[in-house]
Amino acid sequence: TFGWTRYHNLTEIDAWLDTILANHPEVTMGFVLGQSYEGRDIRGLRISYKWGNPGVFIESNIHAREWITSATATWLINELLTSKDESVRELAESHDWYIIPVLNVDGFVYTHETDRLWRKTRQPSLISDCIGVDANRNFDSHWMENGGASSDPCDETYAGPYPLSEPEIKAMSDFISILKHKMNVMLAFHSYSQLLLSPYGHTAEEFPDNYNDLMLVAKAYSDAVNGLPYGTIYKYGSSAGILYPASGATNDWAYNEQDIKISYTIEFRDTGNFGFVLPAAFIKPNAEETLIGIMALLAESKRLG
Ligand code: 0X9
Ligand code: ZN
Repeated sequence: TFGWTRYHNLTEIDAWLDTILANHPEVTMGFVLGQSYEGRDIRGLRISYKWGNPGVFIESNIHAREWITSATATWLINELLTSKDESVRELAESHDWYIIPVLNVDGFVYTHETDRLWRKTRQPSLISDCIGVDANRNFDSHWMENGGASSDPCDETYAGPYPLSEPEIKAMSDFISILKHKMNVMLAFHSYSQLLLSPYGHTAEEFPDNYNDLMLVAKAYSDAVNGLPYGTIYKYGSSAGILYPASGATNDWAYNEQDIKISYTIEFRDTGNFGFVLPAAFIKPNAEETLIGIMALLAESKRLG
């Protein structure tokens, strides 16, 4: 059975999504972003109790090996739909949620079947024997500018032959472009490092217009998570400022090209002890604190208007 005491493969996640849709037909809608390079459906779930609420878009598992992200996204879906806690009900019912548990479906399957530490997509290159593109360098925003993205197909941060070369990223880009007027918040789930990263990733020299607000909202998340019994510490800042330069990433593209002004990359647990291979015992703690963090983030963002 599906649960959060172990990690699940794509088949199990898809079957679970079907169950969720069947059990909550009034408030959920399944959608397909498009197909991956290998032809798999990229599935998403919308949760909407009242059409027209502020939209929150959650992208997860764009990097194949970051299993904690889809485990957390599925747990979040379950809580939003089934929790009896009053603050969770309020959170669930006052937003329209668009959640993609596994964006990089081909890579995710590859991490289950062949190479646990695979990061990229699975589309072959025309100029090299190396396979795959770093999907988080493939968005059409400052693509391949200022380092942090590679033009070498054998690199882990290969940005692809051109922006949106990956069908998964093209599909996501098209979907958001259509719905962007409904999207207020973009959260891209990653691991690991325990960081909240705002734009920009393409430069550390400039900062977004609403950088002060972005930092206040990030602080609210970090404080809320730190205040839980786990006491987990999340640092925050701009992507290029506190991590490293990286252009063509989801949160920058959402901010720059789609006008989604509350836009973060969240790097989950841990800080390197287990790294990408975080034991399943950490799924629930990580997911619980993520929910509390998102609650604080959305409240602070609402407060700031
Ligand atoms: O390098 C990445 O894509 C992200 N880190 S990870 O270890 N999960 O691969 C960080 C991206 C942050 N930078 C931008 N959003 N620009
Ligand atoms: Zn990542």
